[in-house]
Amino acid sequence: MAYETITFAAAERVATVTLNRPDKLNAFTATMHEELRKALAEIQSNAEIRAAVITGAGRGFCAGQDLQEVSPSAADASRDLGQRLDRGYNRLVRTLRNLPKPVVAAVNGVAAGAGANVALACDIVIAARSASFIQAFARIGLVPDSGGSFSLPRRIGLARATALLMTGDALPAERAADWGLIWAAVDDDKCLAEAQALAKRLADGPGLALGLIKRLMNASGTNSLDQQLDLERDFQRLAGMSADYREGVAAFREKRKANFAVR
Ligand code: T3D
Repeated sequence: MAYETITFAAAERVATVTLNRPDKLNAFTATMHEELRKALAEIQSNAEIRAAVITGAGRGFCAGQDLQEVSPSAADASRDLGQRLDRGYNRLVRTLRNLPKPVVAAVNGVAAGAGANVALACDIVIAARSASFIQAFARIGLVPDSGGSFSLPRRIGLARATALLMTGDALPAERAADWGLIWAAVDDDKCLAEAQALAKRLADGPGLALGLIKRLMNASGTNSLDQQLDLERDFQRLAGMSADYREGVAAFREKRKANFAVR
């Protein structure tokens, strides 16, 4: 499929989606939302694809909403940002969180506003050492969206989350890793390769179990311990009946590497 604002490539069961408006630091437009929806639908439905990487072209990951595409107005229902969120970012974040396949963000450069929070909606975030995360919303008189007010306090605590959200200060990648906001900060020239290698490992892993782990992580944000224990029991029941579990135990007993991907 030909895209205008993203590129899509698949190799070795890993899809790589690249936000591709480098002159504008890959800021989101309506077309980019539409194209991402198509790309994620392809990742969801194509059984040959078992994991995905999202990255950005050029020196940035994504600068959030394209501010040339918006037209702030005092009172105009047609410019209702809530409606825009429902149609765009909320849909995108829900799709990423509900995709039953692992998604790795390769944050190659600055990630600002919705760009930062879409990265954080991926399952694992690897960032280039020179990258930074900017909750830019308050800088332009907005509140956080795309799940930032959900994910930040849970990952780094209220004190740090509130300060980042209120000041809009840039959080460098290494500090983001130290604080537990992301998985790792790596050398700039290794960011995409490391993300793809990790995605390949996941693509070769036990797909059912990885999809269920993702659902456990989603639920752990709001579940009580009792609810989470019940969910773990239900999912373990499913995983325990899988061919992957049989293969995993057989491989352990035979002292070899499990071969999940052959099925
Ligand atoms: O409307 C809705 O749907 C509501 C939802 C909102 C969600 C949001 O994401 S709100 C937050 C929007 N994003 C921002 O406020 C960030 C704006 N960008 C910046 O603050 C800076 O660009 C950065 C801190 C990210 C990077 O700074 P720097 O100095 O490295 O780069 P730059 O020179 O500012 O940007 C390079 C080019 O990208 C430049 O274009 P030009 O002048 O060379 O033609 C700049 O205008 C463009 N650019 C950067 N961010 C955006 C953008 N163009 C459009 N929209 C952007 N968000």
